[in-house]
Amino acid sequence: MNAGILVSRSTDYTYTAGSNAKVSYDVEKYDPGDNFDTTTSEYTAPLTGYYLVANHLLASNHEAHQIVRVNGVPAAHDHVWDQGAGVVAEPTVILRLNAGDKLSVTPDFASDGNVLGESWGRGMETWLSVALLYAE
Ligand SMILES: [Ca+2]
Repeated sequence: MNAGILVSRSTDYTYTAGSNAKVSYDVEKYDPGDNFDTTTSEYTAPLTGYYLVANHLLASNHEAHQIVRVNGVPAAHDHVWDQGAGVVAEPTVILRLNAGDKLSVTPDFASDGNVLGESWGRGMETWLSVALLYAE
């Protein structure tokens, strides 16, 4: 069962505060089981079980808050505040997902800002990785 993915964002884009729009990942570096859909920016769990979810959100804001959602419902949060320009939020969690559950990430910025892609250079980018630890 190919359940693992690694997807990323190739370019910067503007996130409108309060829109609840999902992080838009447009590059599939690894998705052998086709569990991620770049059109909807959702990961679909192929099996019921425990999954390791890690991501990295680069933002131009002074404050980055992001929410990992399962079927649209918040499942994990991460929040960073920095006085400098450009912050990173990166939760790593283990979540139990049912087969068919949809996982996504939404920024929750206090004000409009950019989600940063590879264009920032030096190998830094916004990415999402999901791995199946074990199926029930
Ligand atoms: Ca895919």
